[in-house]
Amino acid sequence: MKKPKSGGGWFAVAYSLRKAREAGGFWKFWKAMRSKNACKTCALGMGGQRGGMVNELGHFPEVCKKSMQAMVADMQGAIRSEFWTKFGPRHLQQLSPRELEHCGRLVEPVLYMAESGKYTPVSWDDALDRIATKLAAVTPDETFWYFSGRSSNEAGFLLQVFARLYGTNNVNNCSYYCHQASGVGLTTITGSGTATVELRDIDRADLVFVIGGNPASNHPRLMRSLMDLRRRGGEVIVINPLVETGLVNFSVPSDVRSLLFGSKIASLYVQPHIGGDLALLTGIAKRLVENHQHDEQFIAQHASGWNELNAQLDSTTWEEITAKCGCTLPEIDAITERYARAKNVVFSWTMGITHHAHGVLNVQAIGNLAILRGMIGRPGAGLMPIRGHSNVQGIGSVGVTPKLKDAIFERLQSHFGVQLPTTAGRDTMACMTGANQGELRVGLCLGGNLYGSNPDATFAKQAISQLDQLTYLSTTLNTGHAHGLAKETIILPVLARDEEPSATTQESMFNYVRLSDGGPRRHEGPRSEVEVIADLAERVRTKQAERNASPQLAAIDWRSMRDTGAIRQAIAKVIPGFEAIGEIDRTKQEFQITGRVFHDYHFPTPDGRVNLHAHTLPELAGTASDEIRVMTIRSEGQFNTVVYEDYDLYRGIDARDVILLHSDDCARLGVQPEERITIVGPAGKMFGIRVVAFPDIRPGNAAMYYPECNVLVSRELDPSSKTPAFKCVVCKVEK
Ligand SMILES: Nc1nc2c(c(=O)[nH]1)N[C@H]1C(S)=C(S)[C@@H](COP(=O)(O)OP(=O)(O)OC[C@H]3O[C@@H](n4cnc5c(=O)[nH]c(N)nc54)[C@H](O)[C@@H]3O)O[C@H]1N2
Ligand SMILES: Nc1nc2c(c(=O)[nH]1)N[C@H]1C(S)=C(S)[C@@H](COP(=O)(O)OP(=O)(O)OC[C@H]3O[C@@H](n4cnc5c(=O)[nH]c(N)nc54)[C@H](O)[C@@H]3O)O[C@H]1N2
Ligand SMILES: [Mo]
Repeated sequence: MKKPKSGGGWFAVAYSLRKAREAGGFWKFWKAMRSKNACKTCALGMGGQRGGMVNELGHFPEVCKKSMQAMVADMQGAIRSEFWTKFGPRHLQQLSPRELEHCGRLVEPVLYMAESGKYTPVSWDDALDRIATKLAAVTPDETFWYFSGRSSNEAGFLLQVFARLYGTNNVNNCSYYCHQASGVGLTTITGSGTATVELRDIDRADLVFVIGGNPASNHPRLMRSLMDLRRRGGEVIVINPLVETGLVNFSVPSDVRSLLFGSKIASLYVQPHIGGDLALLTGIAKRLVENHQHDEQFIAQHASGWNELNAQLDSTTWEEITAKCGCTLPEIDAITERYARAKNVVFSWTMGITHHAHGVLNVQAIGNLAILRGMIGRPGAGLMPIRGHSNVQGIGSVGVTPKLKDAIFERLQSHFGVQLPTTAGRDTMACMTGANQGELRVGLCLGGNLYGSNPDATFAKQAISQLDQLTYLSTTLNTGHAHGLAKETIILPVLARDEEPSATTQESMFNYVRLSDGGPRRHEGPRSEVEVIADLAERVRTKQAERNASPQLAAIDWRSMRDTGAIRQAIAKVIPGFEAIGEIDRTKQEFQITGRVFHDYHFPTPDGRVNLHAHTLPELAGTASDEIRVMTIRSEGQFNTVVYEDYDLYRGIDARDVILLHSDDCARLGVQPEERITIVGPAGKMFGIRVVAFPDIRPGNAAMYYPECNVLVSRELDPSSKTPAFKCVVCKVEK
């Protein structure tokens, strides 16, 4: 497969037309894409009350391939009852993620029992009663509640409140495998866990850093902002071990000049080793200070930790820095020069930064750089984690975390007049470990693919199989439904957000809350997420009452909570910064959450100052002569564990069972391009993997596709954010 010269462009346009055909015609598809609902894919966010394909500044059309893929997937036909008699989990296990997704929409509850070995359709009443019976029979801390980031604020809020009143804090979301290191890191820097900027700030910046991410594929809407920045003479510095086509050149489909001629994106592209960012960022900071290009006044007035950082930079040698990042001093100088020259700088990053055993330190090192030049606390500059799922940030905001923020805890207690549990809740991996050890017995997943997203797939399968019962609220089939089977597994089909009978809200990565109108259902059968949650809570309450157990659930009239408007009233009272959501049904006014974007020098840290952090540099992993560092990444044609296409367009790769290796490493490891080899990772092996000679990756480093390669990845976590090191899997090869 030949690699295109730029990302986006005619490929994207041709693709839209093909997708429209699959969806049953252009107008039908257009109407769906233009409906007043927040986009279903990434958290950059578009759609909502201004209509689909519009961003928060009103720009139209903003659209990307994956939002179309997600839409077409939801517009599929239904999986009929006969399917379940013909195909059991054993058949489903033979299917690829792509084939599973294309089986169609889930429209009836199904129940799997280990003894029968198959899924059988059951009534809603039956399914919900089984779950409620089980929940009432175990102690609350024997259960866990996993949330993906696609569901609405209303569903997220309602389910976490249900779990707490039921009696457990084992509540967590996919962010533990995603941006948790950003949230934890940012909180140590500014006192707030989210982006310090809004979309408008990028339009005022004259330099944007894109560190450890591939927004050309994963957040294509950001590419217009980067193109505009280059057009007004600004710069984009990319830090990434792999040269991504679309970060070099991108054709923004909605811009004629860009579509015809392409737009240059990176003005400087630097390739550190995988895991070398901390050393590189430290090097830039050291150079900046050596050159006296830091902002002494800002640091003195608004930052803490300068003396410790200064001493640490001083004692860290250039030999150590260059060896551990793999970049040369001239490269570090080139970045420093550009940074020192720029007036307004936005630092953006994604999984190349967070998916490491030192993910939080990486984020802090980005914070250091920003603070050294006073790039936090004013318009046009700041920190911007580019989030994953369309509502992953909202899910976190409304309390889907093991430990609630103090303010939310207190307001929940006083608003509902309840007593919340105070036991320590488990993060996602702690739930998996607990399941494996038999400490957890029942789980409920609001969307997502808990099995597929986990490192060490063999362990994940084993751990889930120990559970007495696991329930998935899903829209389509994924590998979790095939491999992530508890003794009793229930799938409940739910509506996508543009099929909801009443409005829902979502929060973008810019802390902007959008209102989705919902829309007509596409199939009979699936239910609204909030309806399912409210119904289940009411059943558990009744069963608990029969046994005179925990009165907490009785504090809420769960039937009234089927109405998302009623849930919003509670969110307005309980979640700080969300007051405006109480009026949104009347005003339709979407809003910026208060207290998060920093356009002045007031920070919610105890001393009101931003914090610098001094780090010693961890060893570079995987440096032995027979080792290779492997990053596990997404292709253009997938959304997380859901694979839409087996080829990777922009990297020019035609299959997924491959390892992308530099020719230097082919020679060093004694393998030939196109040869099939075994990859030996810390958690397992993959056989028959084809070697693809890939000149665009920094030698010493390789890439493979997630989720398939999760059999290789170890369960090692970043100690402070509990995020796995998905991007640094030290592997060996066997013939
Ligand atoms: N099309 C599409 N869009 C998506 C998704 C999807 O699956 N498909 N998923 C969504 C979600 S949940 C998320 S979290 C985001 C993910 O968005 P990204 O983080 O962009 O996705 P990854 O494929 O994980 O990519 C990691 C990038 O980091 C680089 N990288 C790997 N290791 C390192 C390192 O050590 N240092 C540096 N500097 N770079 C490194 C890789 O070369 C690659 O370019 O995208 C969201 N949007
Ligand atoms: N090796 C490796 N592992 C990784 C990563 C990596 O880069 N490398 N990335 C990690 C990251 S960043 C993330 S975010 C996780 C992904 O973790 P998850 O969020 O758990 O997984 P997804 O694949 O996004 O979940 C997709 C499923 O969600 C369901 N779904 C879709 N829309 C809806 C909806 O509206 N409501 C409900 N209830 N369900 C819906 C569908 O059934 C679909 O199959 O994986 C992580 N795992
Ligand atoms: Mo993610």
